Amino acid sequence: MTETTKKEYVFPEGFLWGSSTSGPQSEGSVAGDGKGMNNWDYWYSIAPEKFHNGIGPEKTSTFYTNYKTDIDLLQKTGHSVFRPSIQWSRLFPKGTGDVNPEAILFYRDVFQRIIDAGVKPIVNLYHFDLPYALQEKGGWENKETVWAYEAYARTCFEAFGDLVDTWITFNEPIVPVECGYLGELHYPCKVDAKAAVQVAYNTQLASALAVKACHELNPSHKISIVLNLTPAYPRSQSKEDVAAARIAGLFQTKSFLDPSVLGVYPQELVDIIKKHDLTPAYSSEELAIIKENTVDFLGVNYYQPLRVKAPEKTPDPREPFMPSYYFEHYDMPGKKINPHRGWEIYEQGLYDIAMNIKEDYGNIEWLVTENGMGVEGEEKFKVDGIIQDDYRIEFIKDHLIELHRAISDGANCKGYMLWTFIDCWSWLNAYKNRYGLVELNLETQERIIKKSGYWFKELSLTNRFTR
Ligand code: BGP
Repeated sequence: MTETTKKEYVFPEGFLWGSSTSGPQSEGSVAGDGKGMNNWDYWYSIAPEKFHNGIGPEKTSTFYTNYKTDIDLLQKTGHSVFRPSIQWSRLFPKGTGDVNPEAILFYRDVFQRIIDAGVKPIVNLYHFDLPYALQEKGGWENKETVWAYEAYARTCFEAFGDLVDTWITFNEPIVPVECGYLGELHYPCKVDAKAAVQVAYNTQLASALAVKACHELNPSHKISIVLNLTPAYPRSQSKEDVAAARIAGLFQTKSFLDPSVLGVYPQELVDIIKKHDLTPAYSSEELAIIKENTVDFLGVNYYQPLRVKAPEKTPDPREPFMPSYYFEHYDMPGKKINPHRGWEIYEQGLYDIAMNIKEDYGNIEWLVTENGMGVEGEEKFKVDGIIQDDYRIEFIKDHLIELHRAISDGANCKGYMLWTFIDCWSWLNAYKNRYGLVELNLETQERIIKKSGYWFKELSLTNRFTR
């Protein structure tokens, strides 16, 4: 294609460009910082072999020590928005009780510097990280955790509300449910559907309580939840496959999306849960809190679609319930994939999510809060010391084309945030796959902007790109 036939994609004025990260994956801890142990620190202390190459979360990308440099780099890579998360276990080392004064000083300085750099902070309260003292008492299965979270959220709104006016209650709350209570990829590695449903419900209640507290304390502030809205596509248009996809959507997407945005759970999901005797402990007061405290906008993480098919075998009702009772993953032949992460790349999923939000969720305002490509062995793409990550630029462009199409078709999307700004530690893959606009040298802690970082700055400054 020649220069003249290239198409220009222009985004709405004021569109936000930036990235997301999380405290547990970026901060690291140093002696004397007063941080308490969270579920990840604990799990690593008892079972380091469960972590990729035995590498745990103690150093991550040293944001705690290098945040001043990193915030300069936000500016240098064109950020107009940035989503970090507060670590609950840093603020309250035991989950409840005394606040760690070092944490208040640290986060206040971080937020102030982000603002001084001309970047809008959107602050997340929970990114898979529960103080271990609460995990020990049953974690999210226990209602005490819900109330402890509410107190923690209130403390954040009070301590940082003069600097931060946009908040996130939870990042991808379905993930700890699936990985920690229906699988063994997150602590406490319990496979128990009844516990999983209770954890999901308690998390939703906690999210609504944080929305309530935020609005009570600072009525002009906005608060949201970040959901990984993997659209469920059926293998075929057969009745069975279509039903499998519908039920997968209930579990994967609507379980948090409906109560967060509409204030109620989908009846079909409630019926399935009841049929399998999995109804969680709840009260009508709690349901009223969920109903009355829906989010102001939505954060959407999108990496991959969910391909499903009807189960191959009729499930044995004597076996403990698993969602695979209703649907199974479908490995679609010929799909495009990111071989480093093993995730399918399907850009149109972003358009489909946008249309779903528009049509079924009142076209609520939303942001892409994560999208990105983790690549292994990026050093081999270095030319003159800079990683030439054209594949990342193409990945972002491909997704932005679909997002642009969605916005042209009326989607209420206000920004795009990448995962992530600087290479960081991953829950399941440590430092294997790198996602950053900025390269992190693990030995020297040197930070070097990749080609994509310079490109992203241009994208943000001009609010457009060509292809
Ligand atoms: C999202 C999480 C992030 C991040 C990202 C990349 O689901 O919110 O915390 O880890 O996925 O995934 P991974 O690190 O597994 O490659």
